[in-house]
Amino acid sequence: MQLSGIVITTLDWVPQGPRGFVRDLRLRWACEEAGLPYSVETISFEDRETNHLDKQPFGQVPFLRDGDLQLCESGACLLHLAQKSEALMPSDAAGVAHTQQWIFSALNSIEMVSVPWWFLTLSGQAENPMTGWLSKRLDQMERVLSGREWLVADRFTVADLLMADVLRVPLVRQLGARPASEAYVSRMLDRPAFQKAYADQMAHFERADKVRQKS
Ligand SMILES: N[C@@H](CCC(=O)N[C@@H](CS)C(=O)NCC(=O)O)C(=O)O
Repeated sequence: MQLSGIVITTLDWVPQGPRGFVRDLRLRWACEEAGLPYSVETISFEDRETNHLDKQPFGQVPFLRDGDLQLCESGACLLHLAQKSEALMPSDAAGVAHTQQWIFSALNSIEMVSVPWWFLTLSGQAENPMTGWLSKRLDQMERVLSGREWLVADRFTVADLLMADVLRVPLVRQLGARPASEAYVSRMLDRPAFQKAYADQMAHFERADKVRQKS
């Protein structure tokens, strides 16, 4: 493992709803799994759409800095971190390729459907037109996860971290009974590195509440 000065940037505060799900958690979790030292910096929630466009062109978080490297998009950041530690990704060509493949699957085949589905569900529409599409994708993942414990090379990788983070959204977990997916998500959430990253994010926003109450 090489030494690094990884800095993860997230929002200084968010309302209760997204706490525990802000995507800096993905990067914290990866660093915790690998024992990579990191620190956390913040940008202001209030003017988030424009206050960091040079670092994240869509006005979102997370983004990271690692020495001279500035990087955004949680998937890209995870792959960058994975290159620093075998704990996150095997080093052989097939292991790398399959980890990349499942990172894209999590983002582009599952989250691409689950996030708009989630928004439409929360908007209170009686009929969510994306339910069939998401159910099909989740059924397909259920088939994959019924046959194996991990996505890549019979071991934990950042692909599992990301897939579990995408699948752990409560409304998504509640959309039908998929025992293998549920067991997979539970296994991932039991990992000490996830627990630490989650607790740290929650504590970060609780501290921000206190600062806000004072001002
Ligand atoms: N594709 C981006 C999505 C990032 C994202 O959705 N970030 C949310 C927080 S989890 C955000 O910054 N939301 C604030 C906003 O969009 O104004 C990634 O994976 O990094």
